[in-house]
Amino acid sequence: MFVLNAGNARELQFVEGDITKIAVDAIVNAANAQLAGGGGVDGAIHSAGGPEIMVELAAIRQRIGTCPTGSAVATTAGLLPARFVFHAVGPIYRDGRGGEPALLESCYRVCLDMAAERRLESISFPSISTGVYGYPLAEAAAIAIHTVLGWLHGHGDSVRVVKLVQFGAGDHRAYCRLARESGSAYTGAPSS
Ligand code: AR6
Repeated sequence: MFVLNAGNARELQFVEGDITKIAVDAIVNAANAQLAGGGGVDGAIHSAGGPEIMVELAAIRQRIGTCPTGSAVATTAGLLPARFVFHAVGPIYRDGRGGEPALLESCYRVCLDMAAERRLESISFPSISTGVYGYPLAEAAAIAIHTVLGWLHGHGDSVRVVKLVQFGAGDHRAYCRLARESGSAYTGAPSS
């Protein structure tokens, strides 16, 4: 694990592993606008969390239809080691000129706001949009790190620990490399 100290006893952690096994208050899912489940981290969350999460999503779908890209909806977490799952809809990457960066940034901000509204202390994110949705990893990682650090510095909220979770050593190395660079602008030397 690699940790950036974001000031005021807040931490941005970089963790390699399966997000469904890491205990936090809220786990963010990389969902689709239909909130219909799928493969990747979405499939892993539904299979580890059990059917209750999909039952709640069906009720939300009835109410709102689809979830706009860049936004998120909350359910409880079923059997997962968390209180909530925030189902965020990342952008499908085309060429980066169709508003993808702003939409990806919005996913992180909206979920952090949702955590703060619920007075949560910890939240974990997968690398949204970088699987099936094709977002180049380094670009997406830079947006994730910049957005979370900026949000932590701008908010005096309950959120103390943000975990960016990478599935695989290559992705983890890429995130940590960028964290060392972008983190210095906010925090000076990383704590490990
Ligand atoms: N824990 C942490 N990260 C994971 C896990 C896991 N268990 N499994 C995969 N990843 P993706 P997207 C990583 O494709 O690109 C779904 O079908 C994975 O290595 O899950 O936003 C949805 O229903 C990658 O780095 O999400 C949507 O239709 C990252 O999670 C669509 O895919 C995101 O990959 C969303 O595509």
